[in-house]
Amino acid sequence: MSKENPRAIHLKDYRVPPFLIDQTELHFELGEKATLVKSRLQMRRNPASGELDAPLELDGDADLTLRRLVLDGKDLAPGDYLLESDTLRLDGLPEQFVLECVTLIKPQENTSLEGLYKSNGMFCTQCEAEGFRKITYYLDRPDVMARFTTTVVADKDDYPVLLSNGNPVEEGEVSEGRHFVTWEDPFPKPAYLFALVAGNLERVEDSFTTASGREVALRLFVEPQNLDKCDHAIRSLKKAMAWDEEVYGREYDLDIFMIVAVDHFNMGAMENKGLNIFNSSCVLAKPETTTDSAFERIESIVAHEYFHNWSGNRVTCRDWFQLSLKEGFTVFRDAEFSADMGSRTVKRIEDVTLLRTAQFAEDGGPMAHPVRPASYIEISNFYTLTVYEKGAEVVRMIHTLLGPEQFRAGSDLYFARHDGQAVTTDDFVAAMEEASGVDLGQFRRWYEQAGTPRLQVSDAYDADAKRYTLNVKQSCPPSPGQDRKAPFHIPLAVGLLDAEGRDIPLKDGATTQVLHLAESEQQFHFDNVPCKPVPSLLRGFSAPVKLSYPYSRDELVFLMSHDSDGFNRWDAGQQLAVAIIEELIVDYRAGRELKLDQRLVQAYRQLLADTGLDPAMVAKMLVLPSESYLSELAETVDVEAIHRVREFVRRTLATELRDLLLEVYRRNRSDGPYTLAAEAIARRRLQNQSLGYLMALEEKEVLALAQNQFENADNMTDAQAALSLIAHSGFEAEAAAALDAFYQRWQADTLVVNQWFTTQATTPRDNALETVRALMDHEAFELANPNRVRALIGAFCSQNPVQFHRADGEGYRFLADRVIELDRLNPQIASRLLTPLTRWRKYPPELSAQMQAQLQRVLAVEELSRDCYEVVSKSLA
Ligand code: B3K
Ligand code: ZN
Repeated sequence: MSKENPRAIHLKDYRVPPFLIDQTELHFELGEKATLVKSRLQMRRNPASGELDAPLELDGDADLTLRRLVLDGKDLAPGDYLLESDTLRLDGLPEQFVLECVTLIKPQENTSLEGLYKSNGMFCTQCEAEGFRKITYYLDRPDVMARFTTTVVADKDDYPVLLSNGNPVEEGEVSEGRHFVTWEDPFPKPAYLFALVAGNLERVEDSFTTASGREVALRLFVEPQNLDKCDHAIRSLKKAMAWDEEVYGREYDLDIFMIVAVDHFNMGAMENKGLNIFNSSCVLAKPETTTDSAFERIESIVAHEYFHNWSGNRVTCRDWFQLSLKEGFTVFRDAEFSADMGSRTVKRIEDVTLLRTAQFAEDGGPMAHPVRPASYIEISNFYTLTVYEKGAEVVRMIHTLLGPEQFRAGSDLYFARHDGQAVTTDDFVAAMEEASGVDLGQFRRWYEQAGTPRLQVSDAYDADAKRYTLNVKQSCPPSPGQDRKAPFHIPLAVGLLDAEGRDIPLKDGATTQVLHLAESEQQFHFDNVPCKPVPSLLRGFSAPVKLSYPYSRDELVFLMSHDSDGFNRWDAGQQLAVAIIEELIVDYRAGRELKLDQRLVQAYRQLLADTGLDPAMVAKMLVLPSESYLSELAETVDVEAIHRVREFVRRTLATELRDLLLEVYRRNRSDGPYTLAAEAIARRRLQNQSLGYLMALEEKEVLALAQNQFENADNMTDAQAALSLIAHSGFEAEAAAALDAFYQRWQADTLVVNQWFTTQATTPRDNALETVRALMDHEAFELANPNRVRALIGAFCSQNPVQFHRADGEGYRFLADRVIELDRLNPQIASRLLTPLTRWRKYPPELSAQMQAQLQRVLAVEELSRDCYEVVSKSLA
């Protein structure tokens, strides 16, 4: 950084805004060179503010050109206000007034994809968190809520569709082939929920009748070539609308709900009031081009954004420290929705896998922060797994502590009490507490303390007294700015299994009991326990903690086949595999011959052979712990050893179970037409899991199976699975041919081309980096498109650990170069890409020194963005 280092903003400095905006009228003249934005704000001093003669400080941006400023009808001269690069200040203002402001902006030059910008010829916006200030001078903070009226004027041929929030109230023609539409949003909202879209779009229309009988028009706007990819999103939306009515009693409140798909988007989607804007990858789908996982993801994101209409829009955040108020709660809501739409256990396994690999790593890294952070330099850096995923776990724990009925009473109270307000996580917890009578005093620490708590569990059985005792110690490692942690209130769900694997009845005959941990060490007694049990701990992953208990491998095998808790059955398998792999890593490093524990082979054999098991569960249980999870668990990461050992385990399992795997492959091979039924998805997963193991054998015969699947698949799930297996195999010529054929077939489909980039970026071959470098020159690559950047650069750096961490440090240099390049275009994306480098403390000295050196290079860049400055400086601190 050349200038002064950016300063942090602290929660403790929060003050209510000295001014409020009652009405915001916006007028956009969209143009090919520039866009003129006129705003008319009805403002008044905030009676709740103690600062009676405070100046008005509007947020702005260096790229805004101020054309005119009018106060109560009088033009102001430059001496009447103070204009700085990102603020506009006015002194001596009356009690209430009307401020009109004209700014000129250049959306076509806006590569940050924040504010108003262009994507494939259409205008669109992204305002959360602080993008609105790139459109006009404004009080760009979530606790300033206004009613918006927006008029959009543009060329009619190029932009026949003109959209904004709320309902259209007027439209017409103006001169020179231009037209306009005026939109009115009756619900007061903060500027971050503002949206505008103008483009040549087609639409798919449907409708939904709410529980109270109101008809809502549903419209999905897409580029013409995507009209055949809309059904799934519309179906998902209708399911989400019905679910929110049924489970939370929440109805939709406007007459129209619109979704627009755009190709250039920094994240997944955005919940703008009545006008959600989606990354096309998170909304468009059809079987030939979209994998099962993507279908599922789309359903959950469509639901997530829809659910924000209540948890986020009707009740919003007071300030950005409260981000998890809307995000944690909404992720919890969408997770429950997905659980209700498909398999609850499978959904839980997927969420916990993400949490334990990526969120735990964040919680143990230099950017660790509480669910409600106490400070930030750039808020865009805090749209994190901690705020989202751990935030959702915190809400889930409240749900566990209160039970479903009381939780619903709490959410009803929260929505009723705070409708139309901007509030805090504490207001949320208070509503839950009041409605239920459950004391959440100590529980609030989950919002304040960072880091993943550790639970150390030991036990004892007194055969004479028939008494079983669990001893639980909790601790939490230090995190930046928090050396010592006070004990958390942790719901620990446990069950006890007898020698036959049956649940032993606990209190009130229940088979699972929730223990309340509140101290650093506690004992829990269970009476009338007939024999020494095997404990099933943290059932359903009842708290986001790392639990250790000295299970023997035989006990884990036993839990794998007997635990009545599906999640723990899966987790026992994971723990067994982790224990075996970790031991093999020690052998590998010592140069000893590797031998696989037969218990794992036997456990997998059982899973494959038992046709009575749920295929969805079997498919999940066959997945070995990922390299990133194994890295997260390691004190110091030996990338190479983790990779080699995991491959050894895969190959050995494949060798020993070859015939069974072939049988499972054939048995689950899709016949008949593609369907999205849960059963069909599970079978495809099982089929592709089996093929994955078999390909580790490097046999021509198996290659032929994969090639056959690749060539004949009628759906992308099977085609993509076969493609990546072939592409990552030792059969180089066949790999090149498959990749080539795939591109030839799908080059016109931008979303499929993303997958094609990722498949190559994640190759374990030693020329991976060279391949990635070459692909950056490919006709389809575009640095200004975040989906492309994530598909190629992001995938290489975060999903290809062996190649990214190559010993010569070239992977690190490559990433630093890209970050420096991207920081000038799109700081949010640049900053996100940095994550793998920030974890340098986990790597052996020869690697970590090179990682640090690259971070230093980034830090030395002149005019580095706040986004990258924060991440790099915190990770080097
Ligand atoms: N609320 C948006 C995320 C906005 C990110 C801004 N940098 C999407 C979501 O969580 O639903
Ligand atoms: Zn969200």
